[in-house]
Amino acid sequence: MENNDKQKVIFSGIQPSGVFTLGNYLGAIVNWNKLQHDHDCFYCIVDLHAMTVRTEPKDLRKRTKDSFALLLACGLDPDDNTIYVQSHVSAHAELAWILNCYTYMGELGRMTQFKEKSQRHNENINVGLFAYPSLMAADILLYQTNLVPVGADQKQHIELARDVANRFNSIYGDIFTIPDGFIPKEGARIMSLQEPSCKMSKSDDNINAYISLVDPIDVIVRKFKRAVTDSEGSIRFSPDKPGVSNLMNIYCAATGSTIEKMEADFSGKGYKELKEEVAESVVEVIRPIQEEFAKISADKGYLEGIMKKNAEKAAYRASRTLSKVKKKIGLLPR
Ligand code: AQP
Repeated sequence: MENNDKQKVIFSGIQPSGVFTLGNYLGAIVNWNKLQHDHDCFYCIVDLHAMTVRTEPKDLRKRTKDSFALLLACGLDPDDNTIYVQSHVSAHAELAWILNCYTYMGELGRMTQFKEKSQRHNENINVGLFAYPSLMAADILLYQTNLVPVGADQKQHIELARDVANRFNSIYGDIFTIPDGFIPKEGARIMSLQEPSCKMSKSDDNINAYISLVDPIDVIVRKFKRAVTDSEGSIRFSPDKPGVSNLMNIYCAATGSTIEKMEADFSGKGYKELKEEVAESVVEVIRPIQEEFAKISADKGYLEGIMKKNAEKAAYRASRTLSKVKKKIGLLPR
């Protein structure tokens, strides 16, 4: 890693589901871990984003705490990074409002996630769901972020953040750093185990479609056993074999193997063995996370202390950008 990478700012967020999926882990958190000691990292539990879908207040509180504990259990170091809860830093909501005024309806209407989520939640297509990418742009731009490690599904939102930042900079000068997405090669898109043409998602109605980091080990093994494959019987990576290819992708992301090596190692084996070995590779990754999660969750004082300290670090950094923005656009100082 080059020396100047130490100066690079990383921002990434995750929803407070309390039950991160294997997709969240392999698509995002694995990369957060890799980047954490050589960069200036901001990792955020995006509870304001979560409000675009109706949630019980009690549940949201519990899930936010569990998500925070899970991030630590996944190996993120709260002394070397800034790991915090979005609503603890009010600058996110303030900058989001300002950016809303520099973002066009047409741009937001084109977002695939908005289209998909408004179909899934057609009883509650709220303005927050529509403006979600402006809040995400604010999250990123507040910290003068260079790189945003995300799964492939977030590429369009990063593009929008770049467009809005460029638009703002072209009017007011160099206010925002223009961020780049950082999308992993393996694990970028983990698909549903039941419908491998769709991404693995925690809100899937079919719980067999996704692996949660807090699923009991026997449940994980069972979910892989039930994973959809095909009738061909050969273990090779191909677009016309989405189920098998997804399992291969998961195995490679979990073990660090490559598709070529895997095809050679698994030649002559059947789907039963494939599923067993993929399950085993995933269990090996998840088991220590679960053990750590249990320990960390039991220590409430420790968790709350870290949460507060990190929110203060984030608020300080965010306030620097927000003040600059407010001044430039003509808002009076207090
Ligand atoms: N299936 C996936 N494969 C690879 N990466 C994924 N990510 C999510 N699902 C996959 C990445 O995880 C990070 C945090 O995502 P999020 O908290 O914003 O959740 P999401 O993308 O909305 O995930 P879900 O599970 O699909 O949520 P719902 O069900 O609410 O729509 C991001 O970097 C994302 O790329």
